[in-house]
Amino acid sequence: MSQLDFLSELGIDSDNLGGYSSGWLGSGDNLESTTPVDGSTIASVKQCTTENYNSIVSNSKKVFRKWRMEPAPKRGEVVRLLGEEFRKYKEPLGKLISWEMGKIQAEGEGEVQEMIDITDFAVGLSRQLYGKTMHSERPLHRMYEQWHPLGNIGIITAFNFPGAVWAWNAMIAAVCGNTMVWKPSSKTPLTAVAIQKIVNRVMEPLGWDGVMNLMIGRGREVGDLMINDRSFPLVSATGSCDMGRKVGTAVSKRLGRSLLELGGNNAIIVMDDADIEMAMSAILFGAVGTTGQRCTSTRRIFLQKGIADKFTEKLTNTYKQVRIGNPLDSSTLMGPLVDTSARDTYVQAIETIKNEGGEILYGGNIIDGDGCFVEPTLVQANSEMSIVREETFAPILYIFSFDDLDSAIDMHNSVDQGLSSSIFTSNVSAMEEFLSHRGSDCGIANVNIGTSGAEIGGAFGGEKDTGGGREAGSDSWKVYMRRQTNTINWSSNLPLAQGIEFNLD
Ligand code: UN1
Repeated sequence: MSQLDFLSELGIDSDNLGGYSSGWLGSGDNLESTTPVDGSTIASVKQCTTENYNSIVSNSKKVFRKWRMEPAPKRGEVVRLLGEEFRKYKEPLGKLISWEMGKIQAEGEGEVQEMIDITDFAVGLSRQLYGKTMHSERPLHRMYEQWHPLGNIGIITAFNFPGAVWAWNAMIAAVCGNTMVWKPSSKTPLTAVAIQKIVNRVMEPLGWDGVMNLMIGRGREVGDLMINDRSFPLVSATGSCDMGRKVGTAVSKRLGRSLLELGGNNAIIVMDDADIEMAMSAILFGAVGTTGQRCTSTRRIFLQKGIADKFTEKLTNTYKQVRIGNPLDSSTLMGPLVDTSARDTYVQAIETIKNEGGEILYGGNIIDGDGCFVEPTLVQANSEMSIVREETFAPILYIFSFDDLDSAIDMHNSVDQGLSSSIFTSNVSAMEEFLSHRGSDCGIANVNIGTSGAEIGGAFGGEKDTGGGREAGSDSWKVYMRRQTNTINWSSNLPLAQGIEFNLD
C-alpha cells in the first residue's frame, strides 16, 4: 500500500478532480497543493475567476429560495446524512488533512471528529431553533419573536483547520435554512475538494446540490468580491487579526454582518499548588500540537515563583523528547509547519526574540531538508519584549514567572488578543478569581485544562482583537438567522402601546 492511498479512497484523482457543478473547478489559473512534508505537489486545482464567482453566487442564491422552504428538522436530516458520510471517511480525510497542512494524523482525524460532532449538534438544533413569547402590554395581543434564515452565507476559512471550521459554520448555517459559499485557504484546496465531493455525494441525489458550494480562488480576487458583495448578509471569517480587520471593515461598510474568529495569544497560569504533571501535559499539547498553528495554541505560560525553576527544567527535558517528522507516522508528535513562508516567519521570530533579549532554552532552529520542519522552542521571556504580544503561528512558547495571582492576571490580559486562557491550580479561590469578571478577559477560560482542543458544544471565539465572533455550540446559531418580532392583535380594538390616545375627535 502506498502512503498516499487515502487520496483514491477519497475519490481524488490528481489529474481529474471532478465536475464544475459545485464550484471548485473554476476556469482560472492553477493552484498547486503541495505537502509541507517534502514540498512535493499533491494536485493542481483550477481557481475560480470573477465569472465563476458570479455563477456560483447566483446559483446559491437561487437554491436558497427552495432550501428555506424545507422544514428545519428535514434540513437536519440532510445534515445527519452528511455526518454519516464524514464518519465513513474519518481516516482518509484525516490523513489528507495531515498530508496537506502538516498536523499529525491523530489531530487530522480529531479534526474530522469535530466535523462529525457538529453535524450531531446541528441535527438536534434543527428542532430547537426557539424563539421567545412575550406578554404584550395590550389586551388580546400576542407578541413573540421568531428566527428566519439569513440567506446566502460566505464562509472564509484558514489552513490550520481546513475542515472543522467550515463544518462549524456550514452545518449550523444549513439547519438554519441558509445556503453558503465556502472560500477555503489557498494552502489547503485539496481538503476542501475532498469534503465537497463528500457533500455532493449526499446532496445531489437528494436534489440539494447548490446548498453548500465551494469556491477555490485568491483572497484578493474572489475573497474581495465576497466581502464587498451585498448579497452576502453574513461573512464568517477565520484567520489573522489583519485579515479580520480587512473583512470586518469591508462588511461593516456595507452594513453587513461578520463573524470573526481571529488570532489568539493564549496563556496558561500555573500556580504553586497545581498538579504539575497535568499542567505539563496540557502545555505540551497546547504549544507543540498542530506545530503551534492553532488559534488556541498556548503561546505564553506564567509560572508561580515557587515552582518556576523546576517546572522550566522539566519542561525543557520534555521538549527534548518531542518526536518531529512525517505526520502520518504514528510515533510523530509534531509535523512540519504549513509551508516555507511559515518557516521563514519562524526564523524571523527567533531572530527578534534574540534581539529583544529573550533566552532560548530549547530549540530555535529549522531542520534542514525539503520539508518545513522546525524545532519546538522554549523561551525565557521578559515583559519588555514586544514579540510576546504578537501571535507567531509557530511552536514558540514564552515563559514568564510571577509572585501573586493578581499580577499574573494583569500580565495575562495585557495583550491585544483575547481567545483562550487557562489556570492550573487546586485552590478554589484562585479558580474563581480567574473566571470572575476581574479575571481572564478571554472568550474561553478553563481550569485545569489547556487552552486548545475546545469541544464543539460551547460557543467558540474570543474578545478584543480576536474579533468577538462565536461559532459552533451554545446559541451561536443566532448569528446565522435574522430575528423578527411579531405582534398580533386578535381583539376588535386598536389600543396603542404606551397608552397613547390618537383619535380624530
Ligand atoms: C482554530 O485554530 O481556528 O479549540 C480552531 C481548538 C479546536 C479548534 C481550533 N477545537 O483548539
